[in-house]
Amino acid sequence: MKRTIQELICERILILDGAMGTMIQQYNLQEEDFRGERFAHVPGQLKGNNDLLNLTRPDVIQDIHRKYLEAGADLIETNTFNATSISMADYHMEAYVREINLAAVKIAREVADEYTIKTPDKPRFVIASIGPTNKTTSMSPDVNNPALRSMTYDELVVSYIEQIETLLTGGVDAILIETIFDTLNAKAAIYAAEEAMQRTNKQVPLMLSITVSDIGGRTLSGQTLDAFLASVQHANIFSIGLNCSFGARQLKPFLEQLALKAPYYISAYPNAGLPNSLGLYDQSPKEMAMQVKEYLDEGLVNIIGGCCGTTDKYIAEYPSLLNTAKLHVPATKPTNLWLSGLELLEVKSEMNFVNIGERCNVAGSRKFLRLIQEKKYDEALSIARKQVEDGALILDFNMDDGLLDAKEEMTTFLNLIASEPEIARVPLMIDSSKWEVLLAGLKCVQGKHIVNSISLKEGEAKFVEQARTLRSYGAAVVVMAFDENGQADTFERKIGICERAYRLLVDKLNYNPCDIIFDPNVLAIATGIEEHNNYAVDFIKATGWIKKNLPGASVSGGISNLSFSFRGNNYIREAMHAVFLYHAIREGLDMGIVNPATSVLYNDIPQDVLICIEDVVLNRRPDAAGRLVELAEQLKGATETVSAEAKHTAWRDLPVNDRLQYALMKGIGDYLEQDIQEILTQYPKAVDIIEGPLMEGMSKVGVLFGEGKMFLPQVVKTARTMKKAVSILQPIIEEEKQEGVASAGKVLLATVKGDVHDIGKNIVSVVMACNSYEIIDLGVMVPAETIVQKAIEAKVDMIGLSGLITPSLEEMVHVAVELQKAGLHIPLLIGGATTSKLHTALKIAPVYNAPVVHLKDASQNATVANKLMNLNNRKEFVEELNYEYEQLREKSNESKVISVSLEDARKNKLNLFD
Ligand code: THG
Repeated sequence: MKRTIQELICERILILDGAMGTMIQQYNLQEEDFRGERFAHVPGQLKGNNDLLNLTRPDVIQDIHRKYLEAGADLIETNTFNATSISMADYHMEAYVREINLAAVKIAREVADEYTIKTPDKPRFVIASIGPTNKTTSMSPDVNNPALRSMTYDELVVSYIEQIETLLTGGVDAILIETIFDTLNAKAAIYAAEEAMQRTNKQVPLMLSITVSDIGGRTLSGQTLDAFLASVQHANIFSIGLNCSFGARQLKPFLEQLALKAPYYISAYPNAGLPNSLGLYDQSPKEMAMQVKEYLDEGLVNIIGGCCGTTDKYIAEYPSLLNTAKLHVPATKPTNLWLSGLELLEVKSEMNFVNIGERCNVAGSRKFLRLIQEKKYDEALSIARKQVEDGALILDFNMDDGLLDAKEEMTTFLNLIASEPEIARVPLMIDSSKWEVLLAGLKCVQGKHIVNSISLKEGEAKFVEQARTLRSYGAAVVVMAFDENGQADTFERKIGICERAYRLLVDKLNYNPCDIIFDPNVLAIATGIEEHNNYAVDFIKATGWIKKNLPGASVSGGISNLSFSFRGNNYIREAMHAVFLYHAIREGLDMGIVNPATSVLYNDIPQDVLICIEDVVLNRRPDAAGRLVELAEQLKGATETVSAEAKHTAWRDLPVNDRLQYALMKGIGDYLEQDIQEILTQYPKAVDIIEGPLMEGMSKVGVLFGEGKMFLPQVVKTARTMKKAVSILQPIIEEEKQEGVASAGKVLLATVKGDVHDIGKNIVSVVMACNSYEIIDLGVMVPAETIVQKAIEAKVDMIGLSGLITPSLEEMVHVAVELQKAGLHIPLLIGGATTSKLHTALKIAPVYNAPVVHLKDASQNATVANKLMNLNNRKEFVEELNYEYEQLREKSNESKVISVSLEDARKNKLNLFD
């Protein structure tokens, strides 16, 4: 019995063939070869229609397959890269698509089987080549009309089904969707592949291969590789990888990035180096093999082949490389919700809250409704853009209005957004009560988005059917707590419906629970109707219950619904939302549809108002609503005399120190220039402003975040403002630096590999430069090898490592190990959120025989550096440090603390700068 690809890939690396096009070129075929007698009548040129050769020169195609098999390929690809009706339309050959595909499989199948019979222990497989087509569904062909598309998702699906169904019928062993440059095209191909497998009742492995378009490592349609992974997460994928784009060397970092996160087998088939000025590939087979050997020896891949410029000579180099090869072990499956626009949004519990912008909703904003009615799309887009600027991590879109064609408006608007990278960066929430609008929306977007919403309103059968369909489009889904009896308004009804929905999705459909977002209905309180008084409490309690009992699922809600009865009093409304969120997030609320521009923080609410609101939200006394209404009236009276604008800018009258801190805490960048000019007169040196008031402001933010009184998006805004303040001060600091002052020492700074955060590192850089240190800044995502190499080259006195995310801790240990291996004794400074003294003492210091110092924030760096540079002080400092670390280690042994989680790090301290 012939062994399967699935079996073999566990045992060895499989060799895929090389380029078809490059090989065809070598046969020097002419127009007559392509056309044959049969297609003499077809107008236009047929030379270049390589897939047509399956019909007109099958001997050539067979010969090419044979050469690759002879070279050692386990997998050969059918000559069908362009054999879809869409691509074939260029040659007026749509009518021959089935015939071409069928012929292609037959040719490949025959030779592959011939070789399998010859060497049964090395079975050969036929892989269906599915190209991206010559059109894109994510971009407009007309710069003047960004909403236009040259083909629709549905047209593409139909075309792909025709091709893939034929290839499956012909007997391919796997499907390879390759050279993916547009994720929406790829999603259509995946959808078609699943449909075709159903129709033909043939299940084969699904392989994907992306091509990156620039050295930033994004697809042509702008997605990062991580975002791509989220987009295709719903599919049953066998392998994923990269092809084309670059040579093996240039492709390697992107392949590493992909392999780190992708829970699938990894494939790679690079070009034969970079093209020369004539567009030809002149890397030799030996040179390419040397570079590919690194992939194999480092355990980066499971499948290896070649793309543009490669021939059988290149593939023939591979078999002998396999002796030293290590099999790639796929990454573990994610255990949290993955969403994506152009970038990945991983909803982690440590983020504590994800805010979804509510403003692009025709039912929730009069202004947005008017703009859509008047087709003022540019202005409507500005509303979306502003929400992202205000920190929204997801955007909700709703076009449901009696007088609008919601389906058409949703399509137009989502197509427009696709050409706005600032907006398209984030995942979207497609919000409609109409099923056809939800589907139309999904057909426009390349990322992994949220559909809002479905429910049990019309019974189980419909619910299950809809959920199944949404999954096949790769969406996460909001499930509203509704059933056949209507909206759930009590705790029991809310949890009853959510549990029932969960069981249907998870048990019956085998849904990924992470893709379920429950909405237990935020309903208006303080309406004067007694039955409404416990609505908020019931929502909050239901949230806690769902988080405990329905593992993996998230909870969300439309927060502004809560305060409908206070329409017109925005302050009270925002304060109510802040209070509600504070309590709901403590129970585990993961996300909420909110106005991201809100500026009321839980902590800012005056005590008397807070008590009043908390009485209402937590339903603490029967007269709570009445009392809040009264208070609202008073507040309104008091504020009515002051114009809204004046109220908004009242903080401008504070002393400059407080103004700067206020701006920082609220993330307002607009007045930074003028305030910094003013405060400069009060401090002798510009750097003191960073070390003084700015740092102080950031520490306050850290404390509030730790207490759950600020959310991550607000913190991100804060950090952005800090960055701006530092960039204003930097040139002044440069000027102040005295010429001719001797260097205090040389410091290498880097954000470690896997991490892109650099605000903290940049601040450290500024502060240290002011203290006369020479800074070598290696930037972000710096691999350990580079750090070691540069440290030796530049003979630095100190190395500073920075990182924000949890995996960076591991990477810092890795850097320390590499420094040790290189025999270095250069002191190491550790900083950034998630780093901690405890982790440094337990994990980093023990592996490196040199001082390893954890720094709480950037203000400490210069002091510590001075101690390390002065040899007398250094000895004492290091002794103290070692003693402290020793104590920490002993203590942690006692309490059996083995690893430090982010939660611990957050409680101990929070360094927000990174
Ligand atoms: N759950 C889910 N989806 C939802 C909701 C929900 N989508 C819609 C809604 N509820 C959440 N979005 C909003 C948006 C705006 C307002 C409330 C909820 C709002 N708007 C002001 C008003 O009506 O007073 C409009 C003021 C203006 O015109 O600017 O309050 O619960 N899954």
